Order: sequence, then C-alpha cells, then structure tokens
Amino acid sequence: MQNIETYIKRRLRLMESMEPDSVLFLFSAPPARKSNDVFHPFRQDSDFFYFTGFDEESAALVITGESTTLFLRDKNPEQETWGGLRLGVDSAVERLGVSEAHNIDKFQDKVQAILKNRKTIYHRFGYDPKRDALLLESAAELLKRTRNGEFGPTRIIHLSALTHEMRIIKSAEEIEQIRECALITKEAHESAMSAARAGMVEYELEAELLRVFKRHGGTDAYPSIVAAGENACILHYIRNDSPLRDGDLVLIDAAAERGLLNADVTRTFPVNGRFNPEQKALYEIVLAAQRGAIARMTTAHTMDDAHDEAVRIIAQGLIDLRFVSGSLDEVLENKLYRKYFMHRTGHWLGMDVHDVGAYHIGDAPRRLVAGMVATVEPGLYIPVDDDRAPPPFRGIGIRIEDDVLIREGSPEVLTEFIPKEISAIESFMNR
Ligand SMILES: [Mn+2]
Repeated sequence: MQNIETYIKRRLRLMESMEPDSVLFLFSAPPARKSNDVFHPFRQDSDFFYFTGFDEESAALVITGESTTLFLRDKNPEQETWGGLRLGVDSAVERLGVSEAHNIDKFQDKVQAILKNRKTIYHRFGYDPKRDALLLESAAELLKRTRNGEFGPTRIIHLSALTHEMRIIKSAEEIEQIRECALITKEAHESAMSAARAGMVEYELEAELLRVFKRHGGTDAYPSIVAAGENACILHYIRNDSPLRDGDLVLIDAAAERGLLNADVTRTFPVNGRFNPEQKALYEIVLAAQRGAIARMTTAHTMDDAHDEAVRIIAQGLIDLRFVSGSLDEVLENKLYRKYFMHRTGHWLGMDVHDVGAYHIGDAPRRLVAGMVATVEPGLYIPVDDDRAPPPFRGIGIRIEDDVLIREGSPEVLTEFIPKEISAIESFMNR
C-alpha cells in the first residue's frame, strides 16, 4: 500500500470526472476457489485497490459527488481466529481516508437508498452476476416509484471509461514498484539460467523462479511458462513437466508481482549454455525485431508502429532464411510471417499483467505518452512439422520480452539488465 494521500487523491480525481447526480460502485475481488473448501491466495481487484489501498475481501466502495463510503467486514474475534485480522468498520475512516464506513452486511439493504434520485450508475458490469442483478433490480424498483416524486438511475456507464484512463499513466511511485519487480525478476531469470542442466525437468526451473519471487515478498505475476525444446512453440504452455535436453533451448516467460504491480519478462536460452548455429540465426532475428520495436516506443509512435516494425524485421528474416517466398511487401501483405509469428508485439503493463486502457482512440491507434509502461515481446516459433524450414530449425521457439517505460525522448527498458544478447547469455551461463 502506498501513502493514504495517494488513494484520497485518486478518489478525488474520480469524483471530478463523474457526471452530476451519479454514483460509482467498486467491489473487492471475489475469492477464487481452488477445490472444495480450499481457495487460491486472495488477490485484490486492481481497480478496487487502486482507489482504496484496501486488500480485504467482501468490501464495496461507493462514491458520489459528495462522499466516499466503504462497506467492509467488521471486526469479529472468532472469525478472525480462522481467517486473519480485519481492519474493521471503526478504523476504516481514519486508516483509509474515506468519509464513511459501514458493515458490508448492510450493503444490500442500503443499495436502494444509495441509488435514490441518482441519474447515472458507474459500475464494471459483467464480472459478478449477483452484483449486476442487485444494482439493476434496485434501480428498476426506484423507477416504479416516480409517481411519489422519487426517481432512480436510468443509465449505467462501464467503469473502465474513467478508471482505466487513469491507470494507463503510471505515477512515479508505481514506476518505482515496477522497477523493484524488475529487479526480483532479473534475479529469478538469472537463477533459472544458472540452475539449468540437461536431465532436469521444467518444473525444477519453475521452482527456482518461485523461490526467488517468494524470497522477496512477491509471487509469480502469472503462472510461469518454462518451455523446453518444441514446447516453446505452445504460446501458453504451463504444464512445465518435460525434461530439459542437451542441445535444446528453454523459453522462460515469468516475472514477479509485488504490491499489486507486475513485471513481465521472457528470455530464451540454451540448456547447455551454448546456442547452435540455427538457434543463433533465429535468435538474432527476434532480437533485431525487439530492438527495432523498442526504438519505436516513443511519444512520436503508437503500439501498432512498434508491432509493424517487429513484423517487418521478422518477415525479412524469414525471407532471408527462405522459410517464406516473395518480396517483403508480398510477405507483409499476405501475412505469410504469421505461421511463425502469430501474436501481437506488446501490451500495457501495470497492476494487471495485461493492463487496462484503450489501444485505440476512435479508429486510430493511440499515440504513446510519457508514463505509460508496456511490454515488447516479438517471437519466432517454427512448428515441429514445418515443411519449409530445414529440420534443424524445426521445433525451435524463441521469444524475447522486456518492459518499457515511455518517456519524452528515448524509452527506458526497465528489464534490460537481464541477460539478452547471445554473448551476454553465453558468458553468464559459462562464467
Ligand atoms: Mn507479456
């Protein structure tokens, strides 16, 4: 949690951008069940945390033009013995800077009173059918009473219109937290590179990554991808149960989350510490594509510009290797590169690994702005049964992913210090 003032300021900004006679609802994340009565570790909803700094479950924030009210679980010594300490209603106003606090048990009964004589609801609908129904039915109930001179809301606006535009520009404190995630992630990737040996199983490297994340008070930002050999051609491979073989590459897409901010990094390195000529040839193409795309992560460009540059360099590389035929224009026009590079080059990064915020404004791609953070992650994946690539290339999958801070002038690569050049990886692994 950051300074309480941070959250108060964010709520004020939100208030200022709301329409007159409107009310805004934000809810804590629902607990996620793992099996029977066992739950995944609680992870607060990013929007809710961004405006409260409050990491408990069963809570709701209500903002109107006049006040901010938090509904939360009250103190309960018996339940706290099982589920951990709670902030409680009495401490919430002072500790979180909201204007009022109430027991969450009373929320349902108070919704109608909250909605009364409001014209507009801001709510992130489509996530929890029960909450959607509660708000809609309460609004409808009020609308039946117009003869009594009362009225209820007639419009719902999705919260993203307000909150996601704020979250897309990172504050100095948030950037500092992402830098810390980047440092932890560097140690994790280096630790996995150091540990890798032929005969190990992918999950042993996953354990190495998790050990580092946890040791620094973090966790994995997303299930770590540890993909050896041809598994690297499966983009969301998370089984991590295959052996590491001498002569293969291993692709690791893994990063730390801490304090509800994330890094997102991919490195691809040889199990035995030395790239073979085919691996080298492909790696150099992906690296050149990544460098080209990063150079376009400036306030003069858009994410599409960065993607187009990565695609252009990869397409030329595929032509040079004779995996595709035709001129560069033909290969781009007919998207022939897509057999080997089928995903986008990057995404926003922040409290959510695939962070919120629009990529287009109207029909046009959005110009990058200082304070945005995004990934740049081109890749090349040669199917194991490919009929164009010579056999030594088949089953090689390479992705290189860094996190980039947009600034006035050249971008800053926040994760550049994780070994990336072939020479850097080889000398790190054979030091
Ligand atoms: Mn990513």
